[in-house]
Amino acid sequence: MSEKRNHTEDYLLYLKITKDLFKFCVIGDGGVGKSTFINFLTTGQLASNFKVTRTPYINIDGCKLGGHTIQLYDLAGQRRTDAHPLDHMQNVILKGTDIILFFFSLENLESFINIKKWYEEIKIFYKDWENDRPLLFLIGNKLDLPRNVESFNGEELVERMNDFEVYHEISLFSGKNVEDFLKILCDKLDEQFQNLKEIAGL
Ligand SMILES: Nc1nc2c(ncn2[C@@H]2O[C@H](COP(=O)(O)OP(=O)(O)O)[C@@H](O)[C@H]2O)c(=O)[nH]1
Ligand SMILES: [Mg+2]
Repeated sequence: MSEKRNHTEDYLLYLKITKDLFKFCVIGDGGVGKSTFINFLTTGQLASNFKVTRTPYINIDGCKLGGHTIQLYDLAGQRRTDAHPLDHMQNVILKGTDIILFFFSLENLESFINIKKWYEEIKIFYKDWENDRPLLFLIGNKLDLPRNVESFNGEELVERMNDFEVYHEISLFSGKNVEDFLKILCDKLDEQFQNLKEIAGL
């Protein structure tokens, strides 16, 4: 977080510290498992019936993770021009966001290729990207299905972009690697919470 904070940023910082509150945003193409992940965080249930339920524009939910309170912003994946929440309320969605989870499906090459587009689009929003931006995680989901994206593809992308904390492959159907991923996420939250307290001079 940058040195100079305006009134809104000060207030957000105050809220975050007093409520131990984090804001997550889950981004990626449609059908890759974003809402399934959020449903898992809120109910503990993995993907069971494969019926497609389109996220209508935006859903905001909440959960507890490792003692922290999380606000979850789930965005529609479909990207028709000027019909996506990022077209209309980028500020509401991205301001104060602590963690962006970029989701793609390991079965769907296009969803992986599109990660770069989502990333570029998000990056433009931030004025001081190097010093003041959310933590970025890249998640390849649907590890249970035949893959069309190899592990090294994900690792290479993360290395090339240089901004991601972690690349992790999971299955929200079998549950594979999900607990490991949540552990990494919780450790990051603990670390971030300490950082925030230092920034606020506590
Ligand atoms: N096989 C498999 N299916 C999954 C997995 N995660 C989610 N799904 C299914 O993929 C479909 C799309 O998931 P959804 O969470 O709605 O995608 P979103 O559009 O990114 O929010 C649903 O039918 C889910 O049940 C997974 O890890 N493996
Ligand atoms: Mg969805």
